[in-house]
Amino acid sequence: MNKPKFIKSPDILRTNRVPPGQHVTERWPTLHHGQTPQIDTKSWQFRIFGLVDEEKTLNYDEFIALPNIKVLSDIHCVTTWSRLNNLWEGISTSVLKDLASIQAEAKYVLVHAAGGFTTNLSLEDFFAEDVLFALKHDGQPLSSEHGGPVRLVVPRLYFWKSAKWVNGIEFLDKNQPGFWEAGGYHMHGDPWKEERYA
Ligand SMILES: Nc1nc2c(c(=O)[nH]1)N[C@H]1C(S)=C(S)[C@@H](COP(=O)(O)O)O[C@H]1N2
Ligand SMILES: [Mo]
Repeated sequence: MNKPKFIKSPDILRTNRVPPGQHVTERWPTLHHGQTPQIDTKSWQFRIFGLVDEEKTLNYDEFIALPNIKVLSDIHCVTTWSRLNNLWEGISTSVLKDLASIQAEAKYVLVHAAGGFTTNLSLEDFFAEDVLFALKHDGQPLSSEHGGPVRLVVPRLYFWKSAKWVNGIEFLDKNQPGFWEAGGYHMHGDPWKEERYA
């Protein structure tokens, strides 16, 4: 396999890397709604649907065989902790453009995860070059608590947009609130603008 392309999230190049109202922690807390699902990679499926010419489903082996990238990024959780220098390895969201023909009306995605969890992103935020479906963190396979086998990582937005146990992407013409967004979190979630709650 080719050497994974290495991408630095632009936010790690800032002189001040800690957004307003945040404090740095060394540990990595675990946060999510409900129980940690135990996901069997043998039955895991990834579905690309919504505003695409043809819906597509990949199994785990097909998914992990896609070209890998590495991304170095900071985590900013809306509950005010930040964790700097996280090395992620996985599959760039941009590969979806080759896997499915996305219709011109599509302007947003709804990210789907186990247990019915969802989160919404604009196409621009979803396809930013530092956004990936992570399989590893700091060289280790992602634990189930942190979203393994596959989680989305959206480095430039608050961490609730980084859906754990992801299993599908739905392309939409409207910005539809996801789980936390419907509960009062901001539709966008830029930590540098403190877009915490709506
Ligand atoms: N599937 C799923 N993903 C989720 C959540 C969730 O409730 N369900 N919570 C989000 C929130 S609010 C945060 S802060 C991060 C926490 O990720 P971590 O436990 O790996 O630190 O996961 C995000 N992804
Ligand atoms: Mo969160």
